[in-house]
Amino acid sequence: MPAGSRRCAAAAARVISLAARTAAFAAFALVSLPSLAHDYTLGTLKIDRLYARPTPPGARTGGVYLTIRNAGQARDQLVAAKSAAAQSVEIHSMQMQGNLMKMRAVRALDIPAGGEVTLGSGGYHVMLVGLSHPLAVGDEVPVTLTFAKAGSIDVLATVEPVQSADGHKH
Ligand SMILES: [Cu+2]
Repeated sequence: MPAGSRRCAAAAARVISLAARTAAFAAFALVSLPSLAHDYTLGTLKIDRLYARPTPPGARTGGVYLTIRNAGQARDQLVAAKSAAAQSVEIHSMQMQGNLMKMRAVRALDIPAGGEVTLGSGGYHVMLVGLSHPLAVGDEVPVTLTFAKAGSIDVLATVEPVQSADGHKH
């Protein structure tokens, strides 16, 4: 599959127009990150605090981070993700095993009724595997998230600089 930068740009442009429409419905979103961050609403789900991290040249993987709130009465699940910027996208958990941080792919991430789940560095994250190009600060990474109940939504994660040696923490 040819995934050149031209394809990425075209996909991003499509998603930007969707984001502009979605933003109109996200008036109640609480935004604590820089104004570049995007917010999305999908059914009872709100997605915000969405960002990615820059990657060094030659890196094959990159991380996307976000918070998902579920205002509904029923549990939902994040079950899949894909991106034009990577060959595949996985939902990962990170856990300490002894002194080692281990990443594991999870098949479905529960979003409890009335609850919220943060995918942040050091915990759950969306992992881009097989990056088509390095992620640079300011890039917009298009990601399609699929939920068991709410369906799919195209979102954009802005690549933000790392704020400290420990990475971003909420
Ligand atoms: Cu990972």
